[in-house]
Amino acid sequence: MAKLFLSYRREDSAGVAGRIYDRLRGYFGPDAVFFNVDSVPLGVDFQEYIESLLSHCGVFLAVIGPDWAGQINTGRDNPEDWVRIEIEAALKQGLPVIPVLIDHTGMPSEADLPPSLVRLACRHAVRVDQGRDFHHHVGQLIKRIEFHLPGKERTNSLGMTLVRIEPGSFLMGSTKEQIDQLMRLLPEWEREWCEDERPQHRVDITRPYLLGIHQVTVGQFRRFVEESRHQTEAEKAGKGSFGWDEKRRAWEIDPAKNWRNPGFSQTDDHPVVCVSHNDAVAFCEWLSTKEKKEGRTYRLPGEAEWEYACRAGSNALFVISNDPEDLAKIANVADASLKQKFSNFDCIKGDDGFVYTAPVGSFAPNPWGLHDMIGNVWEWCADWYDSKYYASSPAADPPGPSRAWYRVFRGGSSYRVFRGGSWGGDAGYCRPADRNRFAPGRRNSAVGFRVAAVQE
Ligand SMILES: [Ca+2]
Repeated sequence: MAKLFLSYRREDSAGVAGRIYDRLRGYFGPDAVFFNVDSVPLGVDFQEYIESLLSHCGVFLAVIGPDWAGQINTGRDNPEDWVRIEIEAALKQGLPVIPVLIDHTGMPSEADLPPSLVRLACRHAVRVDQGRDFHHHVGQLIKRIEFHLPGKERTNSLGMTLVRIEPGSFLMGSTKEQIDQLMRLLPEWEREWCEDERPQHRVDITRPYLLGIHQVTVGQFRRFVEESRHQTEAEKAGKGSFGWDEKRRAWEIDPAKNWRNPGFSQTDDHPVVCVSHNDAVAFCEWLSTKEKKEGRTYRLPGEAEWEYACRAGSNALFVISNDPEDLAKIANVADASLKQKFSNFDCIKGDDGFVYTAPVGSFAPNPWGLHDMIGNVWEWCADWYDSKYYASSPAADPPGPSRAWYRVFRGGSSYRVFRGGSWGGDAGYCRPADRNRFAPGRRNSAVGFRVAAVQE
């Protein structure tokens, strides 16, 4: 069954459309692209046939050559104009539509289009030159198409691997029964710490998004700092970062600590830490600018997006099961290795082998291909923190509170959410439902982030 629909106007771009078709077939497979209207069976209603075909397609490509807009206007009143019918059907079905502009053809303006096709003018186009850049341009088109197709992993300009998270529904937060169970399992935990996880409620994620399969690494963050000359808050303020003080055996602010020196040894493959929410947002903005041409926008995941991806279909307390001891199989958490060195941490009995951070991807991925969603380092989310947000949040794509509800001091700073537990986090933190918060400028040697992205 075709995954891609290649629409073109015979009078305008048949030759180059054929070349694009050959490349796409070669890449996506011989049956993956619907191309030739000559293959419409005789005697069927064209419109119905196109609609049924599009319902199986993941992406619609509209090849636009120099005469395309003129032709479509000639055909404006022509109910038999196949190109118009195809694009109308694709827009109506909400399919991703990518305009493919040939050579120097400009994007038709809204005024150039019949009303039923006006929305085409807002789509992010890809240019394909017929000359020596042809293969390079089609390569970029393939990247754009791949975003919209399920399954396959993508690699970005920093070498990060991203996976597409499909729309779906899940139960966000915890039930009273789950919190009762947690209290029995973890005597050191307080019930009130979990009140912000209630009520458990259904959330519908209606749009796909990309999520980094790993936490952002020291090496990737270094590229950002070198290219953008960004100074992290820990360095700028000269106040350093919170971190674990081995001598005092306590979490202390230390002027010497920052992402380059968090107080323990890190290679370029370890997750970056001691970065504030503001630093993480600056990283995403820099990467968005870097990949602007590809129409990809990076940001931190929203709380709902994060929890949906962390659960990957699970409703268990610790994702893998309801037994905290199972955490050592899937994550770097506060474990026997940490306990042996610092006896004052609350730790599980199991041993994951790491005292501090582990190189990203040291543990198996979850069913959706994501590593370290639990443990290693806490991950900043985009949302402001509101302990009562779940009581009134919308079911579809909850955007997070519009303003921070929780204030530390009167008129003082508000909090941003971070999630997932860490190398220093006891089992209670290492749950998909657990919610934590810091002021956006705060940094800590157990907190990092991963990126989410959307594609135009
Ligand atoms: Ca550990």
